[in-house]
Amino acid sequence: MEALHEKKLQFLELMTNRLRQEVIRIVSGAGSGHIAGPLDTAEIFTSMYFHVLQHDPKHPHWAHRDRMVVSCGHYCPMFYATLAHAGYFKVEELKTLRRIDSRLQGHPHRNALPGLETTSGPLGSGVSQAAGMALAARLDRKKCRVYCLTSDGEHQEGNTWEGIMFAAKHRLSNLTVIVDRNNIQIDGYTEDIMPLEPFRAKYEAFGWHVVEVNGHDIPAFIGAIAEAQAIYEKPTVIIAHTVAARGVSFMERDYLWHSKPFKPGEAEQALKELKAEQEKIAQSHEK
Ligand SMILES: Cc1ncc(C[n+]2csc(CCOP(=O)(O)OP(=O)(O)O)c2C)c(N)n1
Ligand SMILES: [Mg+2]
Repeated sequence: MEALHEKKLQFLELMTNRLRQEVIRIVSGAGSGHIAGPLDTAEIFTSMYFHVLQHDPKHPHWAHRDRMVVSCGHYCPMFYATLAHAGYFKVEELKTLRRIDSRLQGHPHRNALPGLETTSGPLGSGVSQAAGMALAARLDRKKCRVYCLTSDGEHQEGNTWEGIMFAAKHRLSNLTVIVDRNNIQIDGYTEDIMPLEPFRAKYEAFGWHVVEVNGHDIPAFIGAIAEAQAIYEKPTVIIAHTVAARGVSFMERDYLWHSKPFKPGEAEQALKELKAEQEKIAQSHEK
């Protein structure tokens, strides 16, 4: 992985802001869709697609590409926005989100769109799918790495822990799981619905290397990925602590923004805040 220079960091920070604005525009345009998780993973998606992954948007089936499995399919407004800006398809197409006959459905369909490794929406399958891909890559002697983005809510499902056990048994050091630890799920806070803590200790007990990081700190997140790449005897999980719906003050930390339609004026207000942040990012790198 190349070093993270100042200019590149500014590019990445501006990209997170652009993608957040895109999410607000396309979800409000569609009239429904998921908001909080997509907004709070802007730094994760940007770091992965614009710095970490070995991939080629013009050749999405390149055999030696790194695999990025997005297990939490409802995060697709951010996923689609990232893929479009990375060059997998035209940015124009984002406007079709959730329209009948669109390739951009409310949950991703692998055969419909380039850049998708799996079909997702039913939660809790991605870690197992990624573990299978990591084992297959090793058997095929491919140098590629497998990454899986999964939500905290998905850790309330048994299949996730089966994948975690399987990866530890096979010492899949080519697998990195990234957890969006935003503390919310569809109808409440994770610790009220079905507590996950002590979350780190659970992964450690299952034989994984664990890194905890502020999921909005791009250099720290990329540093965590570098650490995962250096661990050779076990799989790594990066627990990325995020603020649900990060970037829009009246949405942050409120589980109701998991998914709810915008009231008149709310999308405009959100975009106003994000544009102000865009200015700040641009200025902060001028000093
Ligand atoms: C197997 C399965 N069960 C239930 C759902 C319904 N569902 C959609 S999103 C969601 C919340 C899951 O929590 P998390 O992924 O942490 O969501 P966040 O609010 O952080 O976006 C649920 C239960 C689903 N998509 N799949
Ligand atoms: Mg969550």
